[in-house]
Amino acid sequence: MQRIRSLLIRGVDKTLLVKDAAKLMPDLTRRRFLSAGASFGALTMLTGCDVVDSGTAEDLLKHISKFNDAVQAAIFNPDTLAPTFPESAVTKPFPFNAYYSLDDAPYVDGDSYRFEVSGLVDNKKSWTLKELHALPQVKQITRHICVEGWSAIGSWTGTPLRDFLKLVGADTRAKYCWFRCAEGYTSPLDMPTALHPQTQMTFRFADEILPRAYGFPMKIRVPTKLGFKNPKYVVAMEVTNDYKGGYWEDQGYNSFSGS
Ligand SMILES: Nc1nc2c(c(=O)[nH]1)N[C@H]1C(S)=C(S)[C@@H](COP(=O)(O)O)O[C@H]1N2
Ligand SMILES: [Mo]
Repeated sequence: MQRIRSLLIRGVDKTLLVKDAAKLMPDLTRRRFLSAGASFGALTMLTGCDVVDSGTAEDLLKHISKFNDAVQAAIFNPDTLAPTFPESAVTKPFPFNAYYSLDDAPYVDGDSYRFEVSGLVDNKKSWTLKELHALPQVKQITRHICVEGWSAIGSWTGTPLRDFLKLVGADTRAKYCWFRCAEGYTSPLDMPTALHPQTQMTFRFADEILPRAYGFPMKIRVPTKLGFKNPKYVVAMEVTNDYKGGYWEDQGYNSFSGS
């Protein structure tokens, strides 16, 4: 985390940058941005700007004046689609990130893997990887944005989470799908986002079985949310009305994120 944080624009006060940016926004966007917490992460997402590459605060602010309504709507409106990209736009190599280094990333054994489903669902059966892989899958190429100030475009293939929720008879009036990962990472996802058509149980990256770095055997890909709302190495999902917290959420990151 430290390693990447140091890549943020040097010598720029993030709070001031966010304030300056808000001033440049069209009215409706500004209101949404402010009501969602006016965070640096939301700013990055709104601009679609890779802060690592942009280098200067001016560059970032320049993007603000080119606001794309479709981009900002996707963040704040659960019915709007996140932008998609052509294969040629995929970032190579795609970055690894976690709260530890790649060497410490979990090794999950695909043969003994079971995806546990619990809480407000009709069918609490656990799923083998073979069963999961047999589900209908779609590919999408979208931008992943980390709150630490980098973004990258990736190609993810898997089953829309909303199809899976329907299959297991989830109570979609519940507030959250709460995910637990092999190494203990957790993250709650609000139900409107869980039901978003682009929210995906992901099994492949760039047409290959999801590598260990990106969350083998399964991650939840949420292109309308920041990177930390995209859990990797997912081993369990609970459908619940209880807010159970999450690894970064517990450290003060807004659970909506979006912002
Ligand atoms: N299990 C688990 N999932 C996680 C994390 C983690 O530390 N553990 N980090 C999150 C963060 S902050 C980011 S930016 C993305 C990085 O995903 P990537 O390695 O595919 O780029 O994973 C997210 N999901
Ligand atoms: Mo992140």
